[in-house]
Amino acid sequence: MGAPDFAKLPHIGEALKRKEDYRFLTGAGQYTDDVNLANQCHAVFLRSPHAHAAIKSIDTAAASKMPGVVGIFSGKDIDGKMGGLPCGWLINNPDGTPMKEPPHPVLAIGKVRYVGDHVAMVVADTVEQAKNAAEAIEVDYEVLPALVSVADAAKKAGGVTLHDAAPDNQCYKWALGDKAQVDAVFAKAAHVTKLDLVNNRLVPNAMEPRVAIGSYSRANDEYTLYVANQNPHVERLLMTAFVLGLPEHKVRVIAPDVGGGFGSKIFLYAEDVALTWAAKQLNRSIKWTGERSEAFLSDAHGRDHVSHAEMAMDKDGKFLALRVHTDANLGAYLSTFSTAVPTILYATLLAGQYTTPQIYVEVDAWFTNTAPVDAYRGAGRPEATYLLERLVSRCAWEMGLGQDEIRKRNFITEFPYQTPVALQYDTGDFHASMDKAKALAEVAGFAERKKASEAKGQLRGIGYSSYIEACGIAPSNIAGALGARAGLFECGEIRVHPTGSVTVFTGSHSHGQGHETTFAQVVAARLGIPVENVDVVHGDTGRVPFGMGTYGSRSISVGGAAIMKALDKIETKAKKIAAHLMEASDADVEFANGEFTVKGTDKKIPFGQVALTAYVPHNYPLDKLEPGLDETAFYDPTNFTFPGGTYICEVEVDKDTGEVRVDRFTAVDDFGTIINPMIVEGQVHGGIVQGLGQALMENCVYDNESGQLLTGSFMDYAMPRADDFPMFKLDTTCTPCTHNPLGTKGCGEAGAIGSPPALINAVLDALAPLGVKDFDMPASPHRVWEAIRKGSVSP
Ligand code: MCN
Repeated sequence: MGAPDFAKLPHIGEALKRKEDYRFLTGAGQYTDDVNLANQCHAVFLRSPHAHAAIKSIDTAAASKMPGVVGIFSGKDIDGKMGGLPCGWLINNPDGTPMKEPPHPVLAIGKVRYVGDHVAMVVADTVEQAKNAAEAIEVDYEVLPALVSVADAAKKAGGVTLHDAAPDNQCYKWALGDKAQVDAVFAKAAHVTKLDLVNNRLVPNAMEPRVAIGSYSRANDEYTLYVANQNPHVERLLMTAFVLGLPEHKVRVIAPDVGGGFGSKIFLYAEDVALTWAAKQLNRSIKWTGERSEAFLSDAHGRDHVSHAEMAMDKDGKFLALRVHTDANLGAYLSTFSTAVPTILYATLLAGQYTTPQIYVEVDAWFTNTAPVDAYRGAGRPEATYLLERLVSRCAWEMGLGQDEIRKRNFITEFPYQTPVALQYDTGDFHASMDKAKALAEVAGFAERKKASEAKGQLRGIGYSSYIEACGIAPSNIAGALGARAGLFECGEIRVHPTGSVTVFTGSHSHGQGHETTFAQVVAARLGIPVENVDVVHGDTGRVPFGMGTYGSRSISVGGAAIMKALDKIETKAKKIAAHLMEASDADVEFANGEFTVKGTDKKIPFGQVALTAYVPHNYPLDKLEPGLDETAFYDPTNFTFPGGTYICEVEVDKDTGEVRVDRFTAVDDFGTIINPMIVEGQVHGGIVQGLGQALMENCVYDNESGQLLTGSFMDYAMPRADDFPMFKLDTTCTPCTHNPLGTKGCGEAGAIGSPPALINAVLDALAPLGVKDFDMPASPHRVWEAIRKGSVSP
């Protein structure tokens, strides 16, 4: 079934309330911390108080004798017994040599490299006993100078070396595009606009901190790991193949209800491995519930780029070439997908919505004494969009054009469109989303509103951002050629029960995205059965055949497509059974709205009758058809999906206090076919708030000398709340994705990608009369006030 037919089915585009919400709203959700196993004890991790130090000795003698202590493990206990945590994406330097991949031990061996690094795991009967024992461990550290900022790393300041394998702390140098060609265009350009910017570091703060329970069964030599995770099969694969050297079938990973992840729960973390391994050593189930302060210290952080960008234009503001240099902070160790974020997921998005014919980008990636940095909602794409959309608005101001006008002059209008940075966009209508956004945002009334603000002594500004993003990284063979060490397909299994109800087993993982509803809508629409008759199972390697999990807004477009493929197989087989029952040829049987009919006759039978016959097959030729109606399919997409849109933000700035108030925010997105508009709106709302959070207040700060995390709690790290924002005005345009059977494009990250530059452009527009030209996120009152006083500010 193709996308246009699919979009017309019942339930598609219906704002059904979420099936899973009954469980969540009545406190019946089953999160990892709700799981308690027989013979369970508790783990606490002793973490490094230093950013960089040699471990001279660890004395656990007194701690081991403390009440309730079951076991204490440090680096020496695991050294040689397991591999290090792997990195899933290989990046090569321009000369073809591979990136530096220093060891990433599960528990520190010889050295600690960031505040929060794992020094020892203490296991005791209760959490309190484990905490007391952890305090009694004596660690003799020789404190070393710390390297913290990416700017210092790039300057090779301080003579600090984190890893012997990377003496100058550089993980890789990477480039995309033809530098000589781009330089030649710049040499002849009528105008060049330049911009230095910082994409501030963020701490992902899912509502549920990380939790895991390792357990082991001596009876059959099997391990089970319960873990708050977004991709349990990948976690199992990495843990067994790279770290523990166990046969995969001996480990079951269960990720039950998960309270948000935003990317931070797709990685293989040290705690998960240590708990699984130690469960066998101690023959106990071991639970670890991360605390919020640990999440700040040791969950992989996001962003942290320092960039210089230049756009070459002709005299009319047509983009001729883009040149970018980015220094990316990878933190102390390579986290699972970290190396792909500032390269493949970033540079390939730098064409944006524009016809810029030449693009050259180079990226230097650095190790520093900070927590590992990896994918966080958007992963590389918010960084690309922030850079490009800030630069485009600055181009507009320098060329004396409107922010809308310069975008419209440069929009891509013909599809498919091959960008100079590897991607091929299949569809889009960028003028349509710009025009719709302008109308919805009532841009025509902006001048009046500005006057009204000025009359109150306030400044008012408007900011645009026309983003595009790439979701559902694909196809596997191309991603593999670009360094991916895992496939990027998805798997779906559908079990049709004899009574015609259905259970779907998907490799996607829902941790807030509502898959139990939208995936059920897809299946109910195709089979013509009630949505209530479809249950969706995910997050368990023991029940779901395989899966790559949820990230990169891939689930409906890749996981949903796998389900569609399995449904195709079911329909083909069911038609054969129906043909037999109706004494017709297979070719004459049609299936629609839950009924099989024979072309040109009034013969019909419902789906339920065919399902029953598949399991009570007295009445069909068993030599030609097996009993049962279950099917499994793997779907490997042929391209990314490319959601895009235009966001317009209007702010009021208080000149005296620097406070920025978001007065209006308008978002028009193109997600292709929409399965459930209410869920999509929720995703966009959440994404915008996360993006505006980065732009307005969130900022992860380390002390540049000591490497201590200064923003280690909600006292110092501000999070956005509902009352910080007006109601957003949302709408959509629709150019269905051309290469997946649903026509869908991902929606889960769009808001976080498109919104930060819209806000900062609005702030700059407001501050322009005061001569402020440079400003970087976050637009907190103090920083805006400083900018007003000094004329510019950067972190
Ligand atoms: N959908 C739809 N029609 C479309 C596109 C999507 O109805 N055209 C629906 C989907 O069926 C799904 C939801 O919208 O129910 C999101 O779908 P999709 O865009 O495929 O994204 P994923 O399900 O793959 O979710 C991942 C994405 C990412 S990458 C991050 S980060 C993120 C996000 O989703 N993390 C989240 N949204 C989150 N929402 C919550 N509550 N918690 C998180 O951790």
